[in-house]
Amino acid sequence: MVPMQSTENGFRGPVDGQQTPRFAGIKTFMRLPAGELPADARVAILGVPFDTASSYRTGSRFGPEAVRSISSLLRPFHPVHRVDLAAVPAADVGDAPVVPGNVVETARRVQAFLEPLVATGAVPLVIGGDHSITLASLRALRARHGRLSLVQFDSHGDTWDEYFGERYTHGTTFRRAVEEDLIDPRASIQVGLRGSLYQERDAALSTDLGFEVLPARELLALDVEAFRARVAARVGENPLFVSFDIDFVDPSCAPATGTPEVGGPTSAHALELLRALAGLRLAGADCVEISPAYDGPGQITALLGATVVWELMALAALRAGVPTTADVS
Ligand SMILES: [Mn+2]
Repeated sequence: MVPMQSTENGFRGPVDGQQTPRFAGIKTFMRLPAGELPADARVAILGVPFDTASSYRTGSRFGPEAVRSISSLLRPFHPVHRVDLAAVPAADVGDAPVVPGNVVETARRVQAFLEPLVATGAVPLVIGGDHSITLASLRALRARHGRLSLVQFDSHGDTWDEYFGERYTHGTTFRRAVEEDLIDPRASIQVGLRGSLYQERDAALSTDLGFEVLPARELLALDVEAFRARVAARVGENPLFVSFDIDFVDPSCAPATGTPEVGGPTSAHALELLRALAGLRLAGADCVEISPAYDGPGQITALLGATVVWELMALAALRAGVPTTADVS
């Protein structure tokens, strides 16, 4: 039996890594309790193991498993934000139901799984899965929060109209989200776009829909403070969804993904950009497109994905008003 860590509000937090070594025990995200959300939950972690909307390599159906496995390495205290994630009422509620090969029905089932979680007021943090799964999160959150702002970290805009004649793929998600009025493109930004295109007009697919686009070349020339200001000006106080496609990060740091693109930011840079979102009104987030079969020794992509989710959890905690040690010192 692995002891959970008891906190002042009675929430049984993550397994204490100083009592039970981090390599021991059953793997949930960051060793959080599994199953039901606590009544006052701030965060719900879930997986969506679905990858058959991928246009190149499949395999991200194993993303949640790989991220959970290596996330046991994460300690709960965030030293930059100075927030103790062990004190954040949260659970790993497992994986949403999926239908392999059926994008539309999977989205319907994932949305139905998310709705009661969202109704508790908890911020869902979703581990993918390919990028098609984000549509289900946006639909579930739209019903509670209204039209959302999107900050999308991605080497691709995912705003094609169709792929192989199909309207629901991992490359069409954000065009569908605009069409369904789930997100406000004029209060949204896509960050990190780069790489070869099918044709020149593809470069304008997102901006024609109203998105602000910060391509990788411009991002890499911008300091983090300027990035923070640009995103904050775009998003304001709108409810925010952060969608982090792991292919945003250069494949030298994140090789295990479906459609890698060279010329991206490092993992260190990516973490700083996420930290710059502190204070925004985070309603939900995901980290997608981790395809573990392509990972190298040390599972560096899964480790980055787990750390991204940990950063997102810290943002959710800050926004929920969880006290930081900076507040009391
Ligand atoms: Mn994507």
